[in-house]
Amino acid sequence: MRGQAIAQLVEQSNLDNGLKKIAVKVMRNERIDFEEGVYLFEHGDLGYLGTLANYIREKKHGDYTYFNRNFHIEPTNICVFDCKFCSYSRLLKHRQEGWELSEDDILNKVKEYDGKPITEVHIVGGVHPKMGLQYFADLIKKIKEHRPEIHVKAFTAVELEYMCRKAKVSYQEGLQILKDHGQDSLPGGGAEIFDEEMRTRICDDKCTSAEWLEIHETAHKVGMPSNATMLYGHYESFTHRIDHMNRLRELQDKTGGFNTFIPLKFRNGNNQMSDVPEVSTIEDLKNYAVSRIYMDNFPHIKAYWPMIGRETAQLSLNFGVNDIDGTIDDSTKIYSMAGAEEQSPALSTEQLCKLIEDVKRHPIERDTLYKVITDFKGYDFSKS
Ligand code: V47
Ligand code: SF4
Repeated sequence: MRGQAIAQLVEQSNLDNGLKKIAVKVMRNERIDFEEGVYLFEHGDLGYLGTLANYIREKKHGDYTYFNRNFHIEPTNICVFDCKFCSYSRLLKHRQEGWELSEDDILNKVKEYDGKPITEVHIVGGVHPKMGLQYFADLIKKIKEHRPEIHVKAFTAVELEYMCRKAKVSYQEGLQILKDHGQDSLPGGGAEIFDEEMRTRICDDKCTSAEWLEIHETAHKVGMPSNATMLYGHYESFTHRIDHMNRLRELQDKTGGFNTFIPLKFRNGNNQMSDVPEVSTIEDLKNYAVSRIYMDNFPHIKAYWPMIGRETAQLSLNFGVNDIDGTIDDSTKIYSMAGAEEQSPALSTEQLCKLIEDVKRHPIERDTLYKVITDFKGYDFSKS
């Protein structure tokens, strides 16, 4: 039944041979190559891309749409790096404009969620020279002592590269120390765009693409899964986007340690790239769809709703996306400071489920590793 829509596409006389060939490959479960990925961006219209991406999405996950119950801790926005797209950080020399949470502040934030059915804490922030590897290892240990069952997803590869360099340990040693203190996985941030020329243009002083990939490969080796992001919609070309996805796809073939691919739309508020216009919602949907089609070995594609907005997140569920992150609880500032739709991102579980059911999908609460916690289809919230 699901394949029928694609068979109809292939029959369409106005579809060019390149697009027909790709549709047949998708139907046969064959991987598309680099040139075909670029071709999709250049020639696939929204309807075509949506049909293919939705076919793959439904084959992998049916109508299931995952979310989790999480909150973020951003220990500081003071950062030694100066990414041109970042609206959130403050350079060390302007530290009086930023924030620095103490260990007690952070532990108190964790305690605010006592008794609430949260399963994950996501810890990321600026790269502060005073917050090193041992500081964070001890912090995670204390979080876990207070709440042993919570999943700690922490530190982008950018933060980890700096921490390991300063502590003079290898990535493997550094990651093992964090794991031994209770860290469970890595978020996908800091990947930005891997093409070296583009990376130099938008964030030339932080970890390189090769280092980002090496840190994730090492994390997978020591038993910590991770996510991967891509910052799109600035100076990059379609070829750069496929190059980015291709490097991730190759690493995933090697390790199988990635859970989710998260395309992040560049937002231009209050940063050094404010003159770069933002791409359209159509472009966002096409990008999700091509990601779903190209990243055949990534189990999940996530639309991060605080960044993209609730309505586009709903639409994206027909363009390959099967995950819309979590309840967040108004605990991140990264996107609101860059001008994203969601100025105070928080959704109750009921609101999240309604968003999903309103577009005829099936809400599933998951843990960080996609184990099903609660099937919320038709759930009666008045009784809870
Ligand atoms: O690496 C910063 C991005 C990322 C802007 O793993 C911006 O589950 C757009 O990685 N416009 C950090 N994007 C956030 C992140 C993340 C978020 C949610 C879930 C997960 C996960 C990871 O935010 C940075 C950068 O790519 N970012 N500034 C901006 N102006
Ligand atoms: Fe620092 Fe991250 Fe902002 Fe770059 S994106 S300036 S590394 S906080």
